[in-house]
Amino acid sequence: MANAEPLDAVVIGAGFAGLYMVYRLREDGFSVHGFERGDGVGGTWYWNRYPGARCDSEIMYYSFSFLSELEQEWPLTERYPGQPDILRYLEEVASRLDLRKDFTFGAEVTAAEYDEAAHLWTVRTAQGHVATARYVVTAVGCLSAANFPEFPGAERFQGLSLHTGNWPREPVDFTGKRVAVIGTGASGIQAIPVIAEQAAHLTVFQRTAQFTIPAENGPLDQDFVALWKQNYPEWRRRARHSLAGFPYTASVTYALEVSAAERRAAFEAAWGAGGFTFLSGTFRDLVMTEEANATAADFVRSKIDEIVRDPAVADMLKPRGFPIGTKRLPLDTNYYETFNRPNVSLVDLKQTPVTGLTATGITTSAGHHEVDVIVYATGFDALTGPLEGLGIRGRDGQTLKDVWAEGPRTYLGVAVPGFPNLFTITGPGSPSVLSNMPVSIEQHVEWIGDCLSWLRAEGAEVIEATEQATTAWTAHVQDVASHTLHPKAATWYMGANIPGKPRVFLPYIGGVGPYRDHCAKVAANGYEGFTTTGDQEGDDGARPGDHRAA
Ligand code: N01
Repeated sequence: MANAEPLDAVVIGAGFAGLYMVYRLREDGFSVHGFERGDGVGGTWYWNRYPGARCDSEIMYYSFSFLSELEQEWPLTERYPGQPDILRYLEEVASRLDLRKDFTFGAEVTAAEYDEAAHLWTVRTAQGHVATARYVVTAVGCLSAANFPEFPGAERFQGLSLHTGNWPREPVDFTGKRVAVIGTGASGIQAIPVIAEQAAHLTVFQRTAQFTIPAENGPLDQDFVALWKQNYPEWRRRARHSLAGFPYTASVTYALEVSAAERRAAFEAAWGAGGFTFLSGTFRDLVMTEEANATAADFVRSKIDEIVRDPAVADMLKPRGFPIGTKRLPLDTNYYETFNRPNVSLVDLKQTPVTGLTATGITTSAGHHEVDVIVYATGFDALTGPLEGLGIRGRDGQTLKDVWAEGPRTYLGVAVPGFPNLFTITGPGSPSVLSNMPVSIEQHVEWIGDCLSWLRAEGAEVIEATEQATTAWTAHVQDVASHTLHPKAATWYMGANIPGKPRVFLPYIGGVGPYRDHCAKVAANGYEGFTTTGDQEGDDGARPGDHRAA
């Protein structure tokens, strides 16, 4: 497409965020168009089709809250929705809201340039589409730029190479194959048990052993579902005002306040129940103090000893050297149990690093592993990667990469000074990846939608975060993180998984509820921390009475 008249907005991405943003702006009377690099809707759930891919948020609250009919009709069968179920859900949303007509699919945005004189963005795709728009809203997800480590000789490998975050649309059959999985984060931990059931042999290449908690997935009791559906508005309300977008109450007990036996009983109960409540529902300080954290970490290590039969393998699987919960806690189905299978072996890359790839497999310092397929479960250039990859140029042609050389600077995770009229849904500096994503996405979409309606009502056409408000917010994001154990670990939350990436804490850990309240206050105070300019010709400076940083 190439639009004759500038649009009000271009939205980039057609996952949860892009679908809702386009719908919301369309409903509010804005002209809006979406570009999506995939051939269909789904975002994360379009790309992450690897075996075992499943959401770690329970199905009851991993959905939109504004579709009350669909909410009642959509079947809630399993505790955690699998990737095909979530993709079907988003396809249903797109159909019901007739959203596909407002998107161009197979259109990868590679440039978005701001024209300061015209106050317009020009967005271009690799496929040749061009659109001009007043506003650009990125809805590209936090974990959508795949990280492919550069192993020497990688191009020589003659077998099949796959990345969990960029999986083919057709299912991959591992039957009879010798498979390598590199990486043991949440994706690898979901994929490994499923691939092990199919493959002739699976070799897991582990650089850092991970703590993981049983998901305890299974069919949902339909009486429970009926009760949940009756109370949906209340569950949604609780999720919005919680710490992480989950409708459950966090523990108020400190780990060291209780006896060792009581602690063990609490951990056992949470382990048996499965899910994230292992951290948040047991004790309040597990990710706050090293002493409390060690009690949970020791418990998980003791479980590994119970489950894994070969003591040497159990020892390799035990995470050490970082606090539990500082790497995103995966939920698993039979992860540790998988290492009892005769067709699974584990390679510890800390002891024997990869030295290179050959035509037929992977070489470590200890020898060569012949494989037919290499699955890279090596994660993502999180939060900043997807945004920097869009080729965004703001005032004076500066790029996000230029202005984020020392780490991302954002106001509320949703705006960047020097990039007027650009909004970043679940951007760095917002709760995003530390939360149940649909809750944070809805909050951002609604806040951005309200902001654009307010600008229209005010007769303003440019909005931009101030340097002062951005500096204060960016410092606040780091300050809150510094009261947790997170800065002590080399994780993707800290940008540590990408060579050369600045080490700062990327999301906002102040909590979904408090963050929401803060954003609402910013809006209620006339978008404090932003400047706006009017739509008179030649007017490109802020006017007296504009909405400046407090
Ligand atoms: O990626 P990761 P992921 N050589 O970065 C290893 C979300 N998610 O895709 O720890 C060898 O966590 C790396 O090792 P190390 C969730 O937020 C959600 O698994 O850096 N190994 C690590 O083991 C999650 O946190 C769900 O030493 C290398 C692994 O690869 C996020 O996505 C499901 C390496 C990468 O782990 C990312 O998870 C799945 C190298 N050069 C994921 N480079 C749901 O809820 C990296 N590794 C559905």
